[in-house]
Amino acid sequence: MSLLRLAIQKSGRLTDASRALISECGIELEQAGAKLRAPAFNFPLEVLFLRDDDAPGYCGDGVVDAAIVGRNVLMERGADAKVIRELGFGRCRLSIAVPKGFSYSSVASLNGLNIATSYPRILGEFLQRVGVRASIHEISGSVEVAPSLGLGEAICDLVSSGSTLLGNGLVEVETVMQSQAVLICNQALTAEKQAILDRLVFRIDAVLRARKTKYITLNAPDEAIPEIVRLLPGLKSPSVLPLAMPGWSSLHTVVGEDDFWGLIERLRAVGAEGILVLPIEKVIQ
Ligand code: PRT
Ligand code: ZN
Repeated sequence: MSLLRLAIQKSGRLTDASRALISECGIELEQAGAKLRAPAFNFPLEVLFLRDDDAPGYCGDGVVDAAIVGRNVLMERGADAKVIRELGFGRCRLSIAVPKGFSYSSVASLNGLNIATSYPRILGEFLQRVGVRASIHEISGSVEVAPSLGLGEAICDLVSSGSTLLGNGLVEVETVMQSQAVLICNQALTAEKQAILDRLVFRIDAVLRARKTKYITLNAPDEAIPEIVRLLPGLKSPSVLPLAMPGWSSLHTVVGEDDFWGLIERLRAVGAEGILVLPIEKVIQ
């Protein structure tokens, strides 16, 4: 029987979240330890632990069938793999930053500079797109210290909170790309492997939807129910159950995380009481 080979990062920022996603899909891996690969007990999957830089190429070449990688790494490697889902973790942006005292007015201010980066390909494409002529100095790590070492007048690196830039006296001036972890696959999977991947993606979708939704229950006087129902889209329509106290009902539904607190405030304003908010484990559609 066929196995789907999925690469995840061996040890780094995406590792814990990738493992958590697999586990929330109900897939149990054999103890990985220091090994390169871990088969699953209860799903036709084998997980390979690789460096993030290697995963896109291996996936493109069919050494692995699928991988979880940062979109930034996929783009930089230029691998021939298909993005199937954005996974909502590992969010960051690739940005250009200059030393604090630099007088920056627009992207044209980058003309003639030497920009240090580990992302020469993405940066090169960006500079070409915006019509800037600058030189790219490729370095493999600690890009943020490059200007202080005289290795460039600007840098292009990943940013999430921004504290690394701040701590190195740098100011973010251009966003080159937004990134997050993505699930990618080889372009030429066998029908058998594709079927396993489809089952995996079905589970991932249920987990991702659940992460974006909450289950809420509330009590309200019967006359407030139509207005509350209007405020709550839910999956289909909320359940309304009579309470033991005459004239009151309990309402149950699922809500998204967007403007969650705004919604709670509007519900309270139209008479909702005793609002309970519960996490959802899976949303199957
Ligand atoms: O060993 P391996 O090669 O597998 O790992 P790695 O060291 O190359 O990668 P790793 O684990 O650092 O990052 C893996 C992926 O996480 C990246 O490719 C991104 O997709 C994603 N990611 C999300 C980040 C960040 N956020 C991030 N902040 N990767 C790196 N950073 C670094 C950034 O380079 C800078 O040094 O964190 C610093 C900035 O962080 P802030 O919070 O100070 O802005
Ligand atoms: Zn790496």
